[in-house]
Amino acid sequence: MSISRRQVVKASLATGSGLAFPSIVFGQAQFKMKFANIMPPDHPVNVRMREASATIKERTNGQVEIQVFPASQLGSDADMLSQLRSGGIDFFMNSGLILSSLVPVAAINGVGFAFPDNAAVWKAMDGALGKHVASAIEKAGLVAFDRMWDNGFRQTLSATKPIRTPADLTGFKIRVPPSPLWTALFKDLGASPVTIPWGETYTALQTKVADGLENPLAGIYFAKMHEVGKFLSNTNHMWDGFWFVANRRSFQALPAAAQDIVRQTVNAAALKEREDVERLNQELRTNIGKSVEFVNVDPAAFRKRLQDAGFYTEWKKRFGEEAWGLLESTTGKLA
Ligand code: X2X
Repeated sequence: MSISRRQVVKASLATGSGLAFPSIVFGQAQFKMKFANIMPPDHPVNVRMREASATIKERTNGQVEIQVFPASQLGSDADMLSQLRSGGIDFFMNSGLILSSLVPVAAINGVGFAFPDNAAVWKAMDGALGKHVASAIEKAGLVAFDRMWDNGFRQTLSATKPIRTPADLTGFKIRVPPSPLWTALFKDLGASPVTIPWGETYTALQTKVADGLENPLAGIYFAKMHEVGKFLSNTNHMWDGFWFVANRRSFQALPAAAQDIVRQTVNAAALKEREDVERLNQELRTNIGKSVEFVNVDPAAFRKRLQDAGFYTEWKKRFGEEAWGLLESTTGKLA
């Protein structure tokens, strides 16, 4: 949005009918905003955000229009984070672990084998731990919406051999997203992690640059990764979710009433998305495509391997006592 248009909007609001959203002045939305992410268009993240965008347009009388750009159309997570910071895009959603390149503590929900289930996740992330992370995101200059979106518990997909025990991971080239915590976790498990953006992961498996990947089942399914994998191990090694963030300048350029509408609508969409994803992650456990064989593992053996490698002591040091204490207040003692 250009400055001059913003001034016109302010002027029209000041002299207008007294309504927060006078009828359309230019025959189009006055605030055309961009929301981008890496997930495929049919993943609940984008289904629910398209719905939210329609609701926001309606509730603001057509003044605020959020365009949804899915599937890395505007670049990788790293590209989009810098576009968000410069104002090239207005809203963005990414894994806390990837956001940790800017806000280190945002990776904390990804500590290996920390949360037992979704109930524990939401208790922490809708509670004190989530607030702690959100305030760190705000300190980094972004607006953080308080409801995280679900990605889910992550599983391990192999294109070569079944992964049953930590020993099977030795030398296994596993694709991980760009994030020190992800790399450390798989190094400590004895694997050989390779960092690749999500948008290039399908090809990486096809061309054997990677032997496998790890992702929630819904993520695997909508990106069709099961087409290039053979064995799915239910490692449940971490819970991953998305922070919905905004460029502060663009968000604050919205009239206060519009900011409220956007926040409420997006947060409500997050709650619906959580239900969708939880259901999908359950359903896909028995049926993700005929060519994939499910492999049962004992996650405790993987967790023990991390403990022995000093993973928990190291990451407790990195996150600091306060954040770690908030995590352990939900998960119980980890280190
Ligand atoms: O694996 C990724 O890159 C991530 C975190 O974005 C997804 O879960 C798709």
